[in-house]
Amino acid sequence: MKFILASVAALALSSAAVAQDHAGHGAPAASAAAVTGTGVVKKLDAKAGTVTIDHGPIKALNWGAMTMPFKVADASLLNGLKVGAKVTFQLKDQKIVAIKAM
Ligand SMILES: [Cu+2]
Repeated sequence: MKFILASVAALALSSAAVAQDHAGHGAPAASAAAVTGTGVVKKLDAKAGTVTIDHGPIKALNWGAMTMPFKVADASLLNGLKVGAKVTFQLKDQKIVAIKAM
């Protein structure tokens, strides 16, 4: 009985974490590992330190494809990026830590 209860609790926890990952977008992911994504640059905002990307699915985060703004870890990461560029990027704690044109 104890075992069953623990399993149910673990299941509930893990599905809640997944739902929060995608719906939250601003909430830091629990995992600190960097994940890779690809997409197309839609908007650059050097002042805010954000880049809006029409990104493909990111399986590691359970995200489907969508357009959303990302914070960059350092504003200099935006240097040389252009709207319309296809890019590959690394996300860590939902911030872009590396990005380059493909
Ligand atoms: Cu998204």
